[in-house]
Amino acid sequence: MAFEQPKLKYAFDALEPNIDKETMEIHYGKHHAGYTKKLNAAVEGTDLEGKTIENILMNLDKSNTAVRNNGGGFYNHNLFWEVMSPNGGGKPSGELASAIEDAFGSFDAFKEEFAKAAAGQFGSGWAWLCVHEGGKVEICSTPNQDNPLMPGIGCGGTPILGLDVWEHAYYLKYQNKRPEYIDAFFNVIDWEEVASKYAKEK
Ligand code: MN3
Repeated sequence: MAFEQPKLKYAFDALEPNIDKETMEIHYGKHHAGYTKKLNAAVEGTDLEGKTIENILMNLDKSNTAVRNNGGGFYNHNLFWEVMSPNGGGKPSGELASAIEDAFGSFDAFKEEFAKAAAGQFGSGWAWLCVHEGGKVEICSTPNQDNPLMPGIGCGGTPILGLDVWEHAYYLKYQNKRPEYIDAFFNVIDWEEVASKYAKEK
C-alpha cells in the first residue's frame, strides 16, 4: 500500500484570510504531493515498504536522507492540515488546557513561547507542541522536515500541533513577515482536534 495524501477536510480558500487560497493550493497540491510521491519512491522495494509512517520515522536511519526528508514532509503536512480549521482559533479546554497551564503557566505564555520557537527557527523548519507519556506537554522546533518522532530530534515527544515555517507556507501573503503568519495561524488552530490527539497520545 503506497502512502496517499489524506483529503483536506476544508476547501483551499476556507482558511482565508489567515492562510490564502493560492498558498494552500501550491502547498497541498505541489509541495505535500511531492513529498508523498518521493517517499513512495524511497521506500518501494525496501524493508520499509508496508510500514506505517510513524514506525518508519521512529526507527529512522537518519543517514537515509530520502526517507528522512520526504517521510518527514509527508507526516508533518498531514498533521498540519489536520490541526487547522475554518472554525478554529480561541483556546483549548479540558485536560489539554490544564496540561498547557501546568507546563507554561497560562495559555498566553504558551502562545508566546510557541511563537518564539516558530519565529526563531533559523531557515526552514517546524514548531511543535508535543506530548510525553504521562501527559506533560513541551514545545520544540526542528529544521527542514525533521520532527520529534525521529530518534534524537527535537523534544522526543509525540507532536499534537505543528506549524510549518518554511517560506513556501507563507511567503505569497506574508513575505518576510513570519511573525504575522504565526499570529494568523492561531486564528485557525483546531483545538478540538489537538485535544483529541492529546487524549490519544498522552
Ligand atoms: Mn510545507
